[in-house]
Amino acid sequence: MNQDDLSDIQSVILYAYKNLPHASYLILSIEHPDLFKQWLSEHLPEVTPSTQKDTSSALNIAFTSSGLENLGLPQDTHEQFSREFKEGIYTEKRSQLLGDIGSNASEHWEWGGKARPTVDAILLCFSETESGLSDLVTHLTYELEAYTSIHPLTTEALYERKEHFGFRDGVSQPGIKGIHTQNSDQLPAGEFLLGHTSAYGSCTPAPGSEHDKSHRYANFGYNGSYLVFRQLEQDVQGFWRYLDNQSSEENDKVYLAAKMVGRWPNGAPLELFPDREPEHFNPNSANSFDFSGDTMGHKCPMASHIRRTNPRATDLGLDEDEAVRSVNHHRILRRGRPYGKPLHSKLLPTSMLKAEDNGETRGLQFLCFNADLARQFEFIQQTWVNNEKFNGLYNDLDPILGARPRPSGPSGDDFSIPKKPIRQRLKCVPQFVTTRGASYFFMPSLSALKQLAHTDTGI
Ligand code: N7H
Repeated sequence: MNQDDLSDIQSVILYAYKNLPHASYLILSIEHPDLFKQWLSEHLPEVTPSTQKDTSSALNIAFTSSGLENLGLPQDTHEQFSREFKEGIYTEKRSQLLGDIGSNASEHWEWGGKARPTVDAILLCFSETESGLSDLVTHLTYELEAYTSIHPLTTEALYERKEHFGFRDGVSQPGIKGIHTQNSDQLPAGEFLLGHTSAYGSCTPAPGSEHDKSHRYANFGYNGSYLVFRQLEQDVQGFWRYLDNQSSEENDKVYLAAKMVGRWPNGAPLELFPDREPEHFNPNSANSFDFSGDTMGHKCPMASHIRRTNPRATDLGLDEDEAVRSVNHHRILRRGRPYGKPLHSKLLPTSMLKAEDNGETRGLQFLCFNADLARQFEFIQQTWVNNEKFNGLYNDLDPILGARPRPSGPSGDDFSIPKKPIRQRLKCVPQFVTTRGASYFFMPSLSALKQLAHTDTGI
């Protein structure tokens, strides 16, 4: 990865913009593609590259498969995108495997899905201040509304970078070799960027890489990444009410919730602090564990959210090194942010339980980047999150994310906490998270944006 690549890659792929706590996402349906291309060509310098670090605001842009077609990407380039991307997130088969069924089904979504205006693109807007974000969004909306229909999505920065259930988020994140050099958990760039070498040692397919250099869309996919966007509503009171009902003197609600997540509310891992939440812990040790000393899940249950979404060195009975290698083929770069007002400003469980629910909704705008939708995001969601038989379990889905009730087979509504002499089993776990909108996008490099913005009138 050289400097030219860094100035070509859109910044949000590589950096989470922790210094820009305010964000909004504009979902676009493009009604006049030529006018949109003209807008894009004029605003290319405002799209934030990875070399631009100390900015007070940032703008990134990505497109759906239909958006790329709508903007005139020719068939010979478009067909080289992956099947999952071209089909989109809500085909019948994909909805089944992702758990977008029942109350999660696309016909109930607020955006995306068949019955809505087609989603073509997304603008990701970030700012240091609330007023800066409002200026950016107002300006973009004013410019674009004449030729696109816009569905704005908000975010809400919560206390101590937590999410709505009250747990610290963004603690574990893989780094990219040669870029995130401080991160001890680094993967090859091709796991997240098209056209680079992946963990298999081969080049991740990039549309346009086989075109002749003179082709207008030569190397179109290089330095781009697939973006998964899911608006996930959280039933915060439902979560804490259920745990409150299940709690006892020995196992209070926070202990049970931590067992479900795999970390304590402050982000401390159960693997290192199995009995209680430490008041202080060294954030550098937040990922110094691999579950290898806890094969039975006595510290961190197999069924917990973090153990399912990254089983580290304990995957399916493989030896440790092989397990890590195998698990590392299914990693994602998460860029999610909460939305909606919190039930309590400091997200304290007892206060959230007592808070008056005024009907406002809240949740997570889940975003992640990966180079292979099937092998990374979809694998995690299908084979780990929504699998009752994950790693020797029988009837446990991911306690946080699982889609219940199941249409067939086991109901998946148990949560098993391994213990000596016998395990504790929580029954009838309700669904706490519901999909409210979703789409697959492709975030092109800056050079590909230029190719896309080019119009026949020479702009
Ligand atoms: Fe998850 N939560 O609050 O319980 N997640 N997540 N997630 N998640 C993580 O390590 C949460 C969702 C992953 O490497 C933490 O940042 C909620 C989806 C992965 O150790 C917490 C929602 C997918 C990891 C949460 C949600 C994932 C992870 C611990 C939805 C992918 C890292 C803090 C509303 C399909 C695992 C941290 C590792 C961690 C929560 C969604 C995946 C607290 C509430 C859809 C890979």
